[in-house]
Parts: sequence; structure tokens; C-alpha cells
Amino acid sequence: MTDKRDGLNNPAGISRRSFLSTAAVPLAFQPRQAPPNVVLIVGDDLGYADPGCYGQKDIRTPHVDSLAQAGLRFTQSYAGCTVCAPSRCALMTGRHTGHATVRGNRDPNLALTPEETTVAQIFQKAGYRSGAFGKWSLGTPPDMHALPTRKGFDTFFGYLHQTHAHTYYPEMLWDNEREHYLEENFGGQKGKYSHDLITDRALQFLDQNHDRRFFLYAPFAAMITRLDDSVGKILERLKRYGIERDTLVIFTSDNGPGGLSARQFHSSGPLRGFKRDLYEGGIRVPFIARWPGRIQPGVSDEVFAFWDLLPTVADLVGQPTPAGLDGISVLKALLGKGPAPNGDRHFYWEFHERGFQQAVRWRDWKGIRLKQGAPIELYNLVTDLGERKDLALQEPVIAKKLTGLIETSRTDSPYWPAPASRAGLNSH
Ligand SMILES: [Ca+2]
Repeated sequence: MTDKRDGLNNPAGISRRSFLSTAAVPLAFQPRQAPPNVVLIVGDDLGYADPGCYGQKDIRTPHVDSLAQAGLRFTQSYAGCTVCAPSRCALMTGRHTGHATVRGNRDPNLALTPEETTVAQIFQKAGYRSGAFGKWSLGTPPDMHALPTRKGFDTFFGYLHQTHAHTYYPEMLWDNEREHYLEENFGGQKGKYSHDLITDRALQFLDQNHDRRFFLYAPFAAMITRLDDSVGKILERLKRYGIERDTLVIFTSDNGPGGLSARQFHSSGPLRGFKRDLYEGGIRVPFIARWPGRIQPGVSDEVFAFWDLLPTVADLVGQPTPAGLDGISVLKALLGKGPAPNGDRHFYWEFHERGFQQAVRWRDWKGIRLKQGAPIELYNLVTDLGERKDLALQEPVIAKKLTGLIETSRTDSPYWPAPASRAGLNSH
């Protein structure tokens, strides 16, 4: 049956009011379409091939797979770093590890500066209600200015500190700026699984804010099946409130897979390396974007990285992007509406454990320097995804270009200095 109330066949999903305004106003003068709610789910140490939709055979991830089926699955998306804190810093602030304030998982500096703008602050400026539930990693008391509640989140529940999150049964979690004690876990007891409490708070946030614009950031520290379970609960809640078509859901991971299980489950799939490597297995991550009616389901090989999120979000919600970032808006690519405007740009990573390692991606090429002053390894990711054949000697011009990019993509940080190059001194 056709709806004749308007004397028109009402195209699916278009209300009479929006249909009339569309018809009456020339396209160039259309107001921006209302930006969506955004749910950003970030798994912890989830490998490129951990979800079923990325090739996993032994662990089931039905909810993540359902997201991929209804959304756009990216095959060349990069995390900010090969470990948590710096990766999440890039995600939140739009700068890569060559310029970020948090460049490692360990002290001396694990706090955002007062001047830095986060993704959450962009959402706040656009009138969103924002909540973070899980693992923050970017500031803990006494650095009060760097708490999530001072960096754009109206609500926070979870772990503030990196190492704190290494136990699933903590004695305490943070509830906004207060300590929330879990007596069930006192004295080494395993009474309350933190992830379940955190998921409950995330769902509560949806219950309280489903009828207004919201940004839900869920950086979960959990095992993969538990994580998948939480993804399912969040998706179910969006459906229950009828806001699936108003909500962009992004699912990704902060770095490659770690531990013994990573090898057992082939968590990096065809990629070389794991967490703490700058080979692809350490930094290339699953990335899925679902927005029913706005993103066509499919697979995309667009290249982008965590530091593109902030400018992309600013673009999405119509806010200006702060100056001095490394990222660019890849909104078109995210929505599957065109290529990322990568032009000739390159992507850069550095890692301060294991000495000082650096990597760069430019077009199809990947350069890795395992030690300051050492020659780079060079791989062609299109012909050699597994980074097996070092082409540095065969392709000296490319190797030289990527070496130059590695050397010029960073500024020294008082907290995260590069060790002085000894290669030059020793050769004399
Ligand atoms: Ca991690």
C-alpha cells in the first residue's frame, strides 16, 4: 500500500516535512544534515585478524561481524602506536607520535597538556553529551587537568591509569573524579569483573541520553568474546531506542595483539609482528564504520590513521579543527563517498620501548628503522603485505625518501627525547 496522505509516494524514511523542505530549497542552500550520535568502541590489543570478519577462525565475534556486514570495513586503517597510551593519545588529539605529548606507555609523561583539545571537546562544543567508559590512559591525579572529565567528557567510569587496567579485578575504579571501591575484589578476590561494570555504565549512559545528541567513547579493556558481547549490548540498545539510523558506530582497536594467545590464534593474520612491533601487525587494526542509510556496506582500502579522527569528527559536526594537527578529515572516505585526500602525505609512528624505533608509510611503501641512525628496512605493502622482503638496497631512491620522512616527521619532546645518534660518531 502506498501512503497517499501527501498525495505523493513517500520515499522511505523521508518525513513529509523534510521532503517538502528538500523540494523547496535549492541544493546549494541546504542546511547541513543533522550530524549523528557517535559511538566509538576501541578494543584493547585486538589484532587485525581477531574479529571473524577479518579472518579469525577460532574465536567467534558475531556482533562485530554484524557491524561489518551492515557497515564499511576498512582494510588499511592504522592505530596511533603499537601500545595503548600513545595510540589513544593520537586518537583523542589528532597528532601522531612524532608530535604527541604522550608517546609511550610508561612515565615520564602520561598526561595530556592543558592546551590540548580532544575529540570529546569537539563534540561538547557541538552540543553533544559525552561519556567515556573504560580505559583512559591519558592522565591521572595529580594531573587533574588531564582527567577525562576535564577533557570533554561529561561522564567517565573506568580505569584512569595504564598499568591499573592490567587487572580485570581491580579494587578500585574511577567514577568521574571519585574513587569507586569494589570491596568484592579486596585482598585478591575475583568478585566483580570490571568490564561488566563498565559496560553497564555505558548502557546506562545510552538510557539517559538516547533522546539527545551523544558521543559514547568505549575504550574497553576486555577479552575478545567479552568485548564482542558488549558490542552486542550497545547495538541492541541503539535498536531498542530506534536510533540506529541516527548513530554512527565505529569499532576499532588501539594496537596489535599481545601475549601468547596472539600467536595461537593467528591474531595478526597475514601481517608481520604483534603489539610492540612497528611492522603492520603492531599498528594496522580493524576499523568498521556503520551508519545505516548513510554508509553503504562494503570493504574499503582507504588508508588513514587514528590522528585523522579529530579533524574528521570536527568535519562531521561542523566545528573548526584546531591548528597544528597531523590528521586531516577523511570523512568522505569514512562514509564511503570518495577517496581520503591523502595526496602525497605520509604516516609516521615512533616507539620508545626497545630502544627507539620509527616507521613511515608513504603510498605503497613502508619504511622501518629499528635503531636511530641505522639504515631503514623497506617494504612494498602491495606486493609484500607480510613485510618479508627488504627492498632498501634495490630501491635506493625510495629508501632515501622514506629515511628523510622518518628524520623530519618528529619534534623532540622534553619527556620523550630520541636517544642521541651514535652511528655518525662511531663512523669517524
Ligand atoms: Ca592496547
